[in-house]
Amino acid sequence: MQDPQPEPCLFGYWRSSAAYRVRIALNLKRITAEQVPVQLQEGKQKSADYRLLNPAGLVPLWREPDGFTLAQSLAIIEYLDEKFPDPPLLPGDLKHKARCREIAYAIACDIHPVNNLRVLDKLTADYNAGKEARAAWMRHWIATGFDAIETRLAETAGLHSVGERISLADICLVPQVYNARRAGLDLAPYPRIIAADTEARKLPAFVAAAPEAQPDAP
Ligand SMILES: N[C@@H](CCC(=O)N[C@@H](CS)C(=O)NCC(=O)O)C(=O)O
Repeated sequence: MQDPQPEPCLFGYWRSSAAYRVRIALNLKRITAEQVPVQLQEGKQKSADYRLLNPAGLVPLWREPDGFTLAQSLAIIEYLDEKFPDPPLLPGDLKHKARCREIAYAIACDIHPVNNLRVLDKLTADYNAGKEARAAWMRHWIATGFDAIETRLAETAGLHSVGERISLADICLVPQVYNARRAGLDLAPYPRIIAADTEARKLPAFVAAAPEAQPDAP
């Protein structure tokens, strides 16, 4: 009997929305990977051991059996999409592909970074922001980003965020909507975002990637 092939690892955290994106992509592509939890609330992402793997001290981190490591959720997802092209996570049409990236980057580059744990902790350390101030900060920046995305979806949405097929846009949108709900944002002004989120979360790949379904969820 052959030894089992070693699996790649995804270092993540059940509530990390950036790790959630990668989990969805892995599930859509049916790639199996060992999940390695990094306890963000305990600051394990800043430990010397973890920083040897990812000097940025953030999750997710992708590691392959040959030692190759990669940080940044979108870099990981695009790498996997090129390595395992079926099913594709971006449409073939050039303009639709660019639209998917526009929505994904609006979330990953504009909304998410200002709401990260280390940013919220800095607000608390330097400006004494309490729990409600932190949530209000998150709601503000998510709403600012969602206002633009909701308008954009009027042009792009079909069954999913961009057209009829699930894409990178949905992979980024669903975890951000999860964060919006956590922060208590009123989603009523965003019917197209809610529709895309609801439709995507019907898919088994999204169900299995949900924070509550992860082994490190309490
Ligand atoms: N742009 C990065 C963001 C990664 C990131 O900010 N991850 C968060 C969790 S969603 C984190 O590790 N936070 C830990 C901290 O802020 O100390 C990506 O897309 O991978």
